[in-house]
Amino acid sequence: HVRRQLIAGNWKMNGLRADGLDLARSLAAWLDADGTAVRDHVDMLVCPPATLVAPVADTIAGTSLGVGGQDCHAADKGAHTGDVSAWMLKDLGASHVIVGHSERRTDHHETDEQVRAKATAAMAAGLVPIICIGETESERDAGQALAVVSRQFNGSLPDGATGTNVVIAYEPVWAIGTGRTPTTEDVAEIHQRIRADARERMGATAEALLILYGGSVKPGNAAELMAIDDVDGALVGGASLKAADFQAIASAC
Ligand code: G2H
Repeated sequence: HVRRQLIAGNWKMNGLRADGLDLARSLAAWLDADGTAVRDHVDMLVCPPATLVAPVADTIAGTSLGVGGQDCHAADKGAHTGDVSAWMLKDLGASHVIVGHSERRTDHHETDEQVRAKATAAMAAGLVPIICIGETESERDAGQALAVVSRQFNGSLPDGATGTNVVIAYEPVWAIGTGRTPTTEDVAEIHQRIRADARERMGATAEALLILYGGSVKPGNAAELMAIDDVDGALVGGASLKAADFQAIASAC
């Protein structure tokens, strides 16, 4: 691989304290013992629900495992009941925050403009936003996948984004949690397009940009997906909830 890889676990709304801390503890222990060969070329990150960011951060402090948030508000602070700011996540020890996940774009009607504001806030707080983009099934069937992904990339990317201060995750909506994955050709085509768009926006730093694939990544398909040029790691949902599966995915890089 030309770039250091990133395997990020998106726990979504899963995990009570005991199980979440067990999972984080075993991943961190593995990464710093049996997983050292993986650690040499892969960063591993878990994104627990907001309730567990603090205890997970405390549990993994001093290990090679990282912790991130799943969303942040665009404002630093203020009257936004129930929301969490990028600064709050940073304060707990987070290094990254997922923004614009398709579940937020659907459940909370987040637009590219809002995602871009969140990513901007994350960068200002010193977090690396993992900006999610991806087409729906009907958009793909209509032959619009490349155009949609390109539009979301350009609409969601903050000014000042470079290849090292943001991460992109391509997640075809129809492959999320469904067990379906696109063909390697489909993934390669989209990731190449994102890299080309990134060159337009970021210049030479686009070569360093991590473009993750997400959507039903599991031990059985990880090696094939991670071998694709311009795939620089994975954003993993369901399979990140089991230490053995998540480790197997990282080992496939
Ligand atoms: C896509 C992915 C993680 P899963 O949402 O963001 O979830 O691996 O369960 O498809």
